[in-house]
Amino acid sequence: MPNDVTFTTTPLAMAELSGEAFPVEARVPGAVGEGFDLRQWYSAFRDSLMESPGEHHFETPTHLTVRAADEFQATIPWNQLSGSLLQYAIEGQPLSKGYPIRLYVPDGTSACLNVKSVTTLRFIADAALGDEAIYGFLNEIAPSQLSKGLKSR
Ligand SMILES: Nc1nc2c(c(=O)[nH]1)N[C@H]1C(S)=C(S)[C@@H](COP(=O)(O)O)O[C@H]1N2
Ligand SMILES: [Mo]
Repeated sequence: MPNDVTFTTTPLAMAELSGEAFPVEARVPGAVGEGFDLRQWYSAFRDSLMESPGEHHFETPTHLTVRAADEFQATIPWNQLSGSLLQYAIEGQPLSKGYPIRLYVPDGTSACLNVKSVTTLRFIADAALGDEAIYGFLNEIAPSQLSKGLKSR
């Protein structure tokens, strides 16, 4: 996705654009609800943009960064996302836990990557971000930074 372009959409519109919804349980044993494939959605989204006026350049992403309503954030290498899905409904109703949408990463290195209440998906082409998924709260302050901040005051 071009670096400086943002789009707003809804869980249902994303599910429709992806072209195929399925039970989350098909990929995450024991999980509930309906989902669609993240990378399949991304392909359809990219194709729909290519058809729209204007110049769009797409590099294959190297990473996805997902940001949640509670400022939890994960950055995940693209190759860990091959089986990943976005849960958008449970029995046709909006999510009560994880609303508006929840990421599941069955091939990821950690269950911590199953980010709830995703509000932003950022598709990034930057190999320098490395091969390891990272996650945590944005407002966490490293002890080293905290002591620096205290000293400067
Ligand atoms: N928005 C958000 N998503 C999150 C977290 C969080 O704190 N906030 N925790 C993660 C971690 S560390 C784990 S282990 C799983 C826990 O998922 P569960 O609530 O379904 O057990 O959610 C992940 N997704
Ligand atoms: Mo976790």
